[in-house]
Amino acid sequence: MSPPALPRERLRVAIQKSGRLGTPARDLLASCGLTWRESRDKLFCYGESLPVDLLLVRDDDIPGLIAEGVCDLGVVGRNVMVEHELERAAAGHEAGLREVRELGWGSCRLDIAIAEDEEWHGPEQLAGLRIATSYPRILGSWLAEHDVEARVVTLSGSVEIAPRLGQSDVVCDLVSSGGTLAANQLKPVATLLHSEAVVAGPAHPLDGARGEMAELLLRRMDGALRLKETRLLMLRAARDELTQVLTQLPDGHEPTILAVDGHDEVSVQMLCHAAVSWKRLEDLKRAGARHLMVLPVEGMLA
Ligand code: PRT
Ligand code: ZN
Repeated sequence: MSPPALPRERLRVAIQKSGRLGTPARDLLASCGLTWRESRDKLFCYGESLPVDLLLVRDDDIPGLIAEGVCDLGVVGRNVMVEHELERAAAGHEAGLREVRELGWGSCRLDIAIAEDEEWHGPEQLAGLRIATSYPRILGSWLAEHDVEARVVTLSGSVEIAPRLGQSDVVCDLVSSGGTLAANQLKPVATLLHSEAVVAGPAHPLDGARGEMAELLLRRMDGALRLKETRLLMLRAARDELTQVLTQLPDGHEPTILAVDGHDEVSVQMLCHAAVSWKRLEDLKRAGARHLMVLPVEGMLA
């Protein structure tokens, strides 16, 4: 008889090996201070700076790995996670996963798309049609919600060419720019799900050493995500124009105003959102601001 397996102490995070979410997921984890040593087959990365290892897999495998407890967290598209959860529910299992963070990138929609030259009157128009998709559960529950009976044709890829190949009448596929649909003479008419990359975790929160490590990692992730959205705005203004300049500052933290030695002017610094516009900078300049600078923030500890 083999001895019982020792409880796992190190945290294991699943990310996409390649594909759209792999590199940004790795960059995010690296910005949390993680460093790794890669295995020769490049499927496993041993965490050096923290006891956090990475498993590099296909995105479709990530929800199952977490639900089964093989991994503790994963970075995956909400679309993949929701499909997996609906699949579990249909098989009579309780929830396996929970969305722990939304990451603000990898955004797309799961849309119904019909032929460009057809008119759209609503979901009931789909009754009796064949709909090609890689997300049969999400589509199935949307159809049920709208009380529409249609035939779901499940394909693992190349969904958008299914109507041209005679495999389906319409499609239900992921859309970001819309270019792929347009190239296939299709147009989006209804959205079933708004998706983006998320951190998924087990339905029941982790405890013990792994729970603490997961909390630490998520806290660092929150900090890293906030930094990405933060800029330091710096400018100078003559004292008698300061009031006017202050009215033009973007929303953000309270500004710090410093005297400039030997000059009748002040230096103003403030943290603001990364989306500070050119128009805002031009308005500030018109109000009297000079030496305007918008800088990235590398680290922040309040
Ligand atoms: O190999 P592996 O199985 O791991 O990867 P994959 O090929 O299954 O997935 P991948 O890497 O293509 O996508 C991973 C995740 O990225 C998806 O699950 C979504 O959450 C997210 N994402 C964001 C997208 C898109 N945008 C996207 N545009 N996933 C796919 N697409 C495809 C879509 O299916 C269609 O073919 O891109 C085409 C449409 O793009 P537009 O810009 O022309 O509209
Ligand atoms: Zn996949």
